[in-house]
Amino acid sequence: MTETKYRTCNLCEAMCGLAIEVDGNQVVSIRPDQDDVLSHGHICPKAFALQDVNEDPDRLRLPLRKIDGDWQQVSWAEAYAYTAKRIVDIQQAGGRDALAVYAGNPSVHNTGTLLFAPVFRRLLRTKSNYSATSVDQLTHHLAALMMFGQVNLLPVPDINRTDFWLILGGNPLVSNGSMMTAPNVSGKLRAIQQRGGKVVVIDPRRTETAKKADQHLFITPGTDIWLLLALINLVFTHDAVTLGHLADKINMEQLLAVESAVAHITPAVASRETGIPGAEIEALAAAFLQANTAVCYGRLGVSAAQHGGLCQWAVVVLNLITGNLDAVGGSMFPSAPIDIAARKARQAPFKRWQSRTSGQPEAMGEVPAQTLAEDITTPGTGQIKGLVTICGNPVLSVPNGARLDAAMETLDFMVSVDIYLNETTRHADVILPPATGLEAAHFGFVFHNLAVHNTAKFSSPTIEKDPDAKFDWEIFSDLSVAVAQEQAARNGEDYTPQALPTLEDRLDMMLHASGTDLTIAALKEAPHGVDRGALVPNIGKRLLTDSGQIEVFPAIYAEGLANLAPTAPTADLLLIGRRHLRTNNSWLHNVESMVRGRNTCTAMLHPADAAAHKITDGSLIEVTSRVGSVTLPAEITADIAQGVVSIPHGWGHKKEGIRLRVAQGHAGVSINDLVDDQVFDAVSGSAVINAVPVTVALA
Ligand SMILES: Nc1nc2c(c(=O)[nH]1)N[C@H]1C(S)=C(S)[C@@H](COP(=O)(O)OP(=O)(O)OC[C@H]3O[C@@H](n4cnc5c(=O)[nH]c(N)nc54)[C@H](O)[C@@H]3O)O[C@H]1N2
Ligand SMILES: Nc1nc2c(c(=O)[nH]1)N[C@H]1C(S)=C(S)[C@@H](COP(=O)(O)OP(=O)(O)OC[C@H]3O[C@@H](n4cnc5c(=O)[nH]c(N)nc54)[C@H](O)[C@@H]3O)O[C@H]1N2
Ligand code: SF4
Ligand SMILES: [Mo]
Repeated sequence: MTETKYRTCNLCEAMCGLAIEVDGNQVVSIRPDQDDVLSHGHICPKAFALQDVNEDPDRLRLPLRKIDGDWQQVSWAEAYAYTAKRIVDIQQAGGRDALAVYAGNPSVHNTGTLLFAPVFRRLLRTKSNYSATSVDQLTHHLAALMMFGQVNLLPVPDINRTDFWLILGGNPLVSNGSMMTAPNVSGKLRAIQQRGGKVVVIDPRRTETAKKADQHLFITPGTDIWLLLALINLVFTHDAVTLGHLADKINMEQLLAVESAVAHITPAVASRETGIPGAEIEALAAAFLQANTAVCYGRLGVSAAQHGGLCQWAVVVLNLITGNLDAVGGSMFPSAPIDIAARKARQAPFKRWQSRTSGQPEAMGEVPAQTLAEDITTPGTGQIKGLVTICGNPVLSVPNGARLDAAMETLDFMVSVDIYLNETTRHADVILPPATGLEAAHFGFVFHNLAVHNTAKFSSPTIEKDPDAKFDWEIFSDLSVAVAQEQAARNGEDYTPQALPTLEDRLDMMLHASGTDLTIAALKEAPHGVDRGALVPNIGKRLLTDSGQIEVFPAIYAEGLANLAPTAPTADLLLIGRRHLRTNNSWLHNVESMVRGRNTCTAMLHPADAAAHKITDGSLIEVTSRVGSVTLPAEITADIAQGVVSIPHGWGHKKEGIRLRVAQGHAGVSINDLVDDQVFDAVSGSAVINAVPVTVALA
């Protein structure tokens, strides 16, 4: 007897609803849920990977401990006790900061990790925190903190209603949207065009999204700030500033300061930097201003980027001064069932400390992930001797991953909470693998805060986990108890474990605290989710700045602008990244249906650059940067700007010491063996993953 169960896919930010046919504990099929209140029947090919991951023989299910170089399966009790002992050893010997934590992308997509890893981390009280945030969306949080007073007051493009969508550095037709939960971007893009609106894409590559847009403009990587500042300047010079209902939330002196700070960035100046003709910049400004509603959206290509800090500030300013911030069809603030931006931090979470080696700024309790390797290998006070990785594969995902790969070998102890034995977890002494995906309950409450339509969805487990398996949240609860017990024992104190609330109890408490009537029980009665309506203007009531106003020109951006210098000309090519529809960062390459077909880990090159280096399509080339070299096939295409090379990230699977089947046939190379770990965005400390100077040659 089969039955259909409904759940929300947690693989990416789009939160699509799935209808899953099961026969007992066996998945029979995965289809889109036509009645889902957010996705209305949209899914992407990755949804099917949920079943493959669940059934993957390579997936770890019980704890492993490395004994004399060999992996041995051990009991949960032994794994916890050993881990706790080693963690406490390290912190006793080298101080609390000698133990570092790296949290990767799925820690935000996994409700159990999201809620319970912080319990564990609070116990460790280490300042050596690293995560994917600094290789991703840090600059968005910084703009939110500085301008609105809270790191999670993040505006999203109201693409359901806009008439003009300007996209910089995002490829949502492939990534399915980011810092924007919007299932079916391609349908929404078509709808904009059908209602007479326009979509313009600025990207060094004519991407899948660019091909569907009304206009695409190639840009020199790393130069978007000049375009954004020129657009802002044109709004002022056209005397077109419109503040709408936010007029009384803005300090006019600050606005005038912005005007004078950008006055010299004319279209001609921006054109020299970006390679976009001045007339196109003028026309873009005019179109943005003429549209009834318009929104500028800047994503990864301008977030973890050269001047990424300034770019994310400039995106907000452009939307604000054209009357499109907190306005229908513009850039809006979702009203989520669990509001993660309701409270102001006691002390602004920025620059409270620095990374130990290169002095990069702390942000949101962490320092840039690319400083982890040097913080491990540089001797002295606070040298990192132990590491916890959670849902992350930083060897492949952070700049100069090869350096981190080597640094991990020198650690005294490492524990990974992860479902695979991969490039990162192979360095661990203990791996704690959770039951996850279809086996776990899920509430993507963070992404409701980024969604282009207000909904609430809770998913119960679709199938039962093995009786011996543990969920992420159980692992963090149990590990917390083990570490607290060990800490107490060393201090000669008694320890009585406190019962932690369950996952659902925690969620109910959070819903209650957010002032909604929703409960987990009520959400369980609504398998397709609860529709909570279109986005509404609300920032006026939610601002958490000291002034109670929107800070249009915070000092860090004023300084950043003052220090903004033209890019020095280079003879090198500039390297950028890309994503493919059937990948999920580093970890779905073990799923056959995701890697089937041609090898997509290629270096895209413009025909003119290929000819200049005598490179033919498909030939193996060596790409070299300051930090490393990789060899991979060339893919020659006019879809990439001249002077630019593109390599996807997440590849570079190692031959040694990992347990991944398919990946071995499609190992690829890691772009992060080329990305420079000594380059940071000056304002934020964020990684700069694109515009990396490289040379190419036939291998
Ligand atoms: N050059 C370059 N570098 C980049 C990027 C780029 O575009 N270019 N993108 C950056 C971005 S945006 C991100 S988010 C990062 C991603 O980088 P990371 O977050 O470091 O890595 P992922 O590849 O997402 O790794 C996810 C890990 O989590 C494990 N996992 C999956 N599900 C679960 C689960 O439920 N529980 C547990 N415990 N583990 C699980 C997987 O086995 C895998 O090891 O990479 C960044 N790095
Ligand atoms: N299929 C798939 N979907 C994913 C992921 C995945 O790995 N695979 N990862 C998920 C994650 S963790 C994230 S954060 C999101 C990211 O989602 P997006 O933000 O859409 O990221 P990308 O697809 O990497 O697109 C970045 C774009 O920026 C362009 N770019 C590079 N440098 C520059 C520049 O200097 N200026 C401009 N204007 N553009 C530039 C690149 O060519 C690329 O098209 O995707 C998520 N969705
Ligand atoms: S778009 Fe994202 S959420 Fe939707 S099915 Fe694909 S991976 Fe899952
Ligand atoms: Mo990401």
